[in-house]
Amino acid sequence: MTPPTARFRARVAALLGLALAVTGFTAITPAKADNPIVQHIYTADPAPLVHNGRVYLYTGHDEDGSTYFTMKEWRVWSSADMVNWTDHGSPMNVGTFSWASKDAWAGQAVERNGKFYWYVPVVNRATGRMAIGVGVADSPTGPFRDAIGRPLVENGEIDPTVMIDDSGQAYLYWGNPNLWYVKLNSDMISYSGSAAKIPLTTAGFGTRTGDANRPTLYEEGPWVYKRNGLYYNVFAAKCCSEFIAYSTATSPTGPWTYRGTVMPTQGGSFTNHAGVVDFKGGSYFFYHNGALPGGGGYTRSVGVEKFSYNSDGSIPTISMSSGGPPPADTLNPYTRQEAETVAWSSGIETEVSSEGGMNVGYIDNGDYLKVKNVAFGGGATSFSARVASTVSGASVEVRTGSQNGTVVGRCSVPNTGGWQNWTTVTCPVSGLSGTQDLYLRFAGGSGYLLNVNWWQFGAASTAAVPRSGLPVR
Ligand code: FUB
Repeated sequence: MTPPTARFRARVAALLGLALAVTGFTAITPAKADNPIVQHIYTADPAPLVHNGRVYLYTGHDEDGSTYFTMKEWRVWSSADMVNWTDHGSPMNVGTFSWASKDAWAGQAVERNGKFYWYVPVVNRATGRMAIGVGVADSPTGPFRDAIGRPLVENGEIDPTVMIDDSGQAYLYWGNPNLWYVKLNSDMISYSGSAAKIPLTTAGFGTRTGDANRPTLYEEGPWVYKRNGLYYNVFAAKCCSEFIAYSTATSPTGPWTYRGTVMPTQGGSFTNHAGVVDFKGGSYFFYHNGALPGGGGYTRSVGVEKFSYNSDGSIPTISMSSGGPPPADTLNPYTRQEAETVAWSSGIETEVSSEGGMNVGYIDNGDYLKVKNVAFGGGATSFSARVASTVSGASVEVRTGSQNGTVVGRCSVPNTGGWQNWTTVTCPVSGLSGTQDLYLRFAGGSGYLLNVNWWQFGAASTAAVPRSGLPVR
């Protein structure tokens, strides 16, 4: 087992106060924080997609200690409640595109006719220029393969976004320093006509001062969508540091009207990148910043805020927070839950599991994960976890209130003879009822203690030991 390179971020809770001070956030107790939504790796360029009752979040991955946009892979996360996020690993990377050499930058995935298309900018090895590739998969979590074996479009510009209009016509927009669009065919992997430039007028995209080459605020990262008959283009404005602004139009090709700021310059990263969705009756704004320990312009992290459109359809000004949105739903502890579904974690990493999906690993004494808004109802009587370990003396503590809160159950974990040799342990729990946050804290000696693949509670009326099922897909 190779120790992960991310260990310097392993003490997120201890360092979070410092990070919050650096980024100008209001300091709050780390245990209450839910932004950034991923704590065990750096993430950037969020692109949410709502599908079958979950939000799938497609991001880039800033390498630890990066001093440039050194990005080799994309990652997928999902949530049914906007507070607990499941790590689906990396189903697409630069190597997916045989013609690409580097720079897994900002993309977007959309669904059409049961297939998932992920449009991304990467460097074309043959030309040395940025090109837009398209991955395709049968599931929102992949695996993705190169849909056409070559760039879909290439003009050296970046940051694709796709909008499928009510008519069925799909549009691909992208660009920095220009803003382009092309009409995609219904196969989503070819297009009709040629790429057209959207006129960057100050009426359409605001006025930038001090840069004769860029008279408007438009910089990069367009996010185009339609809501109540109005087309929105939310984009990274000005440079550097960027803020998030938006324009609207009554047609997908404009003319666009500049509507102002969505998110001011905040958060310790000189870029920002927007993604907007409606989910379970709320509207959500995704962005990135430098809020994690070690974070900055090249080591970014994705956050999310809930917001409400004004009655005229305008977007209010949204600020980054360390608290994140309220839960959009509860989590059912009586069905199998992936261990890598967390609201907040400290010290843990994730890896591909031999049983499918991902597992939580690289766990040291005192590491913990928090799962938010868990609906225990009348009360849990047992806790089961799928675990693996190569040491003796490890345990999973079930706690409430905080990671240091009341221990309501403790499962001992045996040496299973391998980090991917799985067994299920079960122990009694008491005092877990109603809806509350759950903390799983890991204890034992020194060094790595155990891996956890999934967990499940039992109630008096349910079987204590769950059947093994499929991971969340
Ligand atoms: O992540 C690399 C680049 O930084 C993206 O393509 C831009 O949108 C900016 O976020």
